[in-house]
Amino acid sequence: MKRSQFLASLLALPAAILLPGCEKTDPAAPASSGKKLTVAFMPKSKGNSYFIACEKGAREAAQELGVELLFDGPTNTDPAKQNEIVENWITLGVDVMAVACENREGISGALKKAQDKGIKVVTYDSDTTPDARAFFVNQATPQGIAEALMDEAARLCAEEGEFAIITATLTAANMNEWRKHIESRLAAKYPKMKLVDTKPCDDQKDKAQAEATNLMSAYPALKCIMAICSPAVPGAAEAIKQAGKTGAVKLTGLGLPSENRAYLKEGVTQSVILWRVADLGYLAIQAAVASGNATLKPGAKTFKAGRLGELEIEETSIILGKPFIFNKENVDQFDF
Ligand code: RAM
Repeated sequence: MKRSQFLASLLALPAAILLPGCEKTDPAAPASSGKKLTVAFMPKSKGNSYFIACEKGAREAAQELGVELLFDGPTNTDPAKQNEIVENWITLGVDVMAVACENREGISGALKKAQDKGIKVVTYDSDTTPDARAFFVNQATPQGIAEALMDEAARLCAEEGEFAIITATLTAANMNEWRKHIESRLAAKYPKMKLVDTKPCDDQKDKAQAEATNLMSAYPALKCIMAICSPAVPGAAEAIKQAGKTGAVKLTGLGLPSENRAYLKEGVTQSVILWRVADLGYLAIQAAVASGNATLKPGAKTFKAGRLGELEIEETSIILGKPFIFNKENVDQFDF
C-alpha cells in the first residue's frame, strides 16, 4: 500500500480510534472535567532548529498540563502544506491548535474553519488574521524586535552607510511586520544609513549564504547584513567568511546562540538578537490549553503562564518579553 493510501485510510477512521482519549472534548469544559485535551502544535517548518527548540518547550508544557500533544508541520516552509495539516487536524477532531503561520492570509481560511468546528486556535511566533485565532503568542513586540535589530545594525555601521536585509520569505507574517518597523526606525533615527536591498532565503541556511554572497558582489560598499530569520545568520556568516570579508562586512540578526557561537567567537558575526525560544513554545501550549479549557478568555489583560509567571496581554497578543543580544562575551551562557 502506498504511503498516501495508508494515510488516506487512517483519516477515514473515526477520530476516536486514531487518538485514544481524544473524542471531541468540549472546549468549554474546564480542565478539571478530567477530559484530556488534544493540542496540535505546528511550526513553520520541522527542519528549522528554531522550531525544534520551540517544540522542546511545548512538550515541557504539555507534560506539565497533562495534555496530548501532536506535533506536525512542513519539512521546509510550505503554506499549502500548513493548510493541509490544519484540515487533517480538523478531521481528527483535535481540541486546540497552536500554529506558527507562514502565510498570514493564506492560512486564515483553514483556521477559521477549525474555529467554526469548535476547535480553539492560537498562533505563536508568526500570526494570521486576528479573526482566525483567539490569541497570538508573541516572542516580543514587533517594535521591540525591529528597534533592537536596527539600533544594533546602526551601531555596527557607526550610523552611516549601506546595509541589506535577508528575510525568510516575502509573505511571512512576522518578517513583514518586523521589516515595517525596521524601516520606520531607519527613517526616524538614521538618515545617513541606506537599506539597499532585501532578499528572501526561505528560512534556508544555504540560500541565505548564496544571497549574502550576491549582495556583497552587487553592493561593494555594503557595510552590514541584517539577517532577520535564524537560518540566515549562520548562512550569511559563512558567505562573509568565504569572501574574506570578516570584519569588513558586519553581521547581526535574529539567530540561535548554538548556531552562531563559532562565528561570534571568530568575529565574523558581531551579535545576534533573540529570545528564549523554548519559552515561546512553552507559552504557546500554556495559552492553547488555557484557551481550550476556557480559563483564558478574550479581553483578558494578563495571563498566568506556569513557570513564566504573569504576562501582559496587548489586545490579543500575549507577550513573552523583550529580545536580548548575544555576543562573543556572553554566548557561552546559553544552551539553545
Ligand atoms: C526563523 C523563522 C521564525 C522566526 C525566526 C527568528 O526561524 O522565520 O519564524 O521567528 O527565524
